This record gives sequence, structure tokens and C-alpha cells, in this order.
Amino acid sequence: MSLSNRTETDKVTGAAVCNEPEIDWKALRADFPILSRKMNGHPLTYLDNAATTQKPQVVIDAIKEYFETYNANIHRGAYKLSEQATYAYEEAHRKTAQFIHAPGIENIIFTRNCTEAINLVAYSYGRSQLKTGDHILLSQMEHHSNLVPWQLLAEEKNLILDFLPILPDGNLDLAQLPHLLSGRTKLVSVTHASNVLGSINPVREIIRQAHNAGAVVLLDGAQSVPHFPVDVQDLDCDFMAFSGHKMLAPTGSGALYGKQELLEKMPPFLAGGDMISDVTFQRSTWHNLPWKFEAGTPAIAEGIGFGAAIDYLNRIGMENIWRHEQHLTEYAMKQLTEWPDVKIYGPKGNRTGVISFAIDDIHPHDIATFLDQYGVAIRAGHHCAQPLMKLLKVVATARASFYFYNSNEDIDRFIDALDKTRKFFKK
Ligand code: 7TS
Repeated sequence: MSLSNRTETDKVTGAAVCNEPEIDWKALRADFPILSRKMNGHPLTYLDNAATTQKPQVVIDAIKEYFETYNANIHRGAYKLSEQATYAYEEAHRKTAQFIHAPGIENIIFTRNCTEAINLVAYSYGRSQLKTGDHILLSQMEHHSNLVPWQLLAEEKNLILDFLPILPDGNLDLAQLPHLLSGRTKLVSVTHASNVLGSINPVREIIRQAHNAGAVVLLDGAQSVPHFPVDVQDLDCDFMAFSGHKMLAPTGSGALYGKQELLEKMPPFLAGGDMISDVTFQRSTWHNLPWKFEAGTPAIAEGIGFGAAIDYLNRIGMENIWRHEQHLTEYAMKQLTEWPDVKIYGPKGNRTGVISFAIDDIHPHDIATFLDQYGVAIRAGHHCAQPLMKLLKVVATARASFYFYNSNEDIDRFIDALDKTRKFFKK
């Protein structure tokens, strides 16, 4: 970790004044072993952070340490090794709760990813609480993970899906919200930040209006929680789903936050070991939260790695991470917007470091393939948002997405390779 505290003295009193830690963003890249890799003879420029992020050494070490020194199943009681594993796994829940300002561990269910967290709500809350004719309100910019589970539920229970439209500038059309919410709207599930457009949605206002209409609100935090401070109690969302692997943690890690009173009344999602309190041949009762929703042996190493990732993010500070990512985004935008043949999707301001773009007459897959020759990894495709692609009247976009370990030099290499791509295809 490459953080240094700069201490100055007050000019009048001479007392030490501790400033915000000054972060050496460049030095911090050394914490990520993969970033020193060469790709096709060039420095690796990893700009697909919306898909998954790279892992710092401390996360890799936390997993290694678990397997090397205290690997055991959790909640299996009497021996020390299991106690150590249980403590570390539960501690990771506690860290996750603190990270998003949830009241406690009972609000945090570990899942494999964001998709599983949303499915948990659709299956458990949706199946038990929604009735024929009820409406679910989504938005037009949802990832398939926040669309398909609701389609399945709607089919099974005869529900109606409504969609908050997007405006041409890539923001949600909030003016339509009062017309779409009615007494029949029982659940609203929207993304906090778009994985295609980069838009940050006005979720506080959506939650306020949805609650007034009597609906519960799930936020898809896959593209928000890793990038800026999120306080679930302040937002007053009822559920928040997010991925650990998009915030430095291992793949196979994700989480669902839920308000306790809702989680208490929801039936289990998966059933089996560890989620029960008492079992007879005919009936069972359920374990306390959050374990009621974590059936079977969980992803223990991944959960412990998730805890280590959160410790790392906290040491840098989410405010600092957000500020740095804003800087990177502005730096990239400034250069991209100078080219008339480059079209950028999504809003100009109030956005994250996810930049979807197209270049006249060049297929997005060709852009990504060409950039790869220069070691620049971006994604091209529909980004699991096919309905949104249809609205944008494209089949795919190219997309660069940043995280705090990216540098101005990464963006320079991206822009330079993109310029070569433009020139090559225009020949
Ligand atoms: N919701 C949003 C907004 C996402 O961006 C993603 C993943 C998911 C849900 C699903 O997360 P998972 O952890 O279950 O995979 N988005 C992307 C992407 O944009 N490119 O690859 C994965």
C-alpha cells in the first residue's frame, strides 16, 4: 500500500495539522501484480473494470493464507481451525456491512455474484410477496441480471413489468416516474449506475416516490458500490445487490443487503445444510440471519478475500477513489470528444468511468481486437443489455471502464491505440 501522510504545522499555533492522506496513485499500482504484465509486447492497459477488477497482492495473500494455514469448513464448532475460518468469514460480512453502512451482519448475505443476489430477491421476496396483477418497475438501462429474473417471476406469477424510459442524453426520464408508479407497483428494481452509459441514477428520488406508492426498492449496485461511497441506510433502499469481484475481491464473491424486517419475512432461497435451526422428517425451522440465506458450504476463501478487498479500499478511502476516477474519466473524455468520428453514449456529466463509444464505420469488435494488439483491454459487445442496445440502435458498443489503479498513461496508451485504429480502418 502506498499511502503517505503529509504532516504540516499550523502557521499560528505551530500544532501539527494532519491533512488528508496524499495518495501516490502510481506507486499503488505495484500492489497489483498483474499490472506489470506485458501483453502483445506492450504494457498491459486493463480497461475492462466494469466486467471485473484486478486483485491486489493483499487479497491474493488472504486467500493463500486461508488455504495454507486455517482451511476448514465454517460453523462446525469444536476445533480451532474451524473457529478461525468461521471468525474470518463472519468478519468479512461485518466489514461488508460497515462498507455500505448497513446496521449489521444480519443484513448481509454473501452470494456468488450480483446476479445471484438479485435472483435471491426475485425468488424469495418475489415469490412470497407478489400476487397476480402486481407490477414491477424496472428501467430501460438494466443489465440482463436485473431483467431476466423478473421476467421469469412475471411469467410464473402473472405480473406486469413496467420500464422507466431513458432520455436521449442517457439519463432516466424521472418525469415519467409518477405516471408509472401506482398502487399496483409492489417492487422497483433499478441500477444505481449503468454498466453501458455510465449514468448515475437519481435513486434517492426514485426510492422516495416508490416508497410513497408502497413499493419496495432494490438497487443494483454492481457499478456503484465499487466506485463511490454508498450508504444504504441514508438512501433508504430495501435491498442492494453488488459484486465483490468488481471491487478487487475474488470471482465467486458478491453480496445482498436487505432490511432486516424484509429478510425476516422472506422464505429461504436455497435449502440444505447450515441454513436450518431444527430439522425433523417433516419440517424445519431456519437459522438466524444472514445464515438462513447461505445454504451449504459457502465460498469461504472468496468471502475472506472479499473482506481483505474491503480493508484495502478503506485504506485508500472511497471518497479518494471516486475523485481519482472522476479525474481519469474527464481526462479520457476530453481527448475522445475531440474526434468527430467518435460517438460517446451516455450523459456528459454526473457519470462514472464507464465510457461506451462507437467509431464511424468500424465494428466495435474490430476496435477491441485492434486495441488488444497494443495491450489495451476493452470490452466490445452488448454488455448484457440487449434491450438498451436496441434503443441505442446498435448491436454493440466498444467500452472502456476505469478503476482507481488506472493512470493517465493508461489513458494515453488507449487514446494512442484508438487513433491508430481510426487511421488503419480509414485507409
Ligand atoms: N448489474 C450490473 C449493472 C452489472 O454491470 C453487472 C455485470 C451485473 C449486474 C452482474 O454482475 P455479476 O457479478 O453477477 O456478473 N456487468 C458486466 C459488464 O458490464 N461486463 O461484464 C459484466
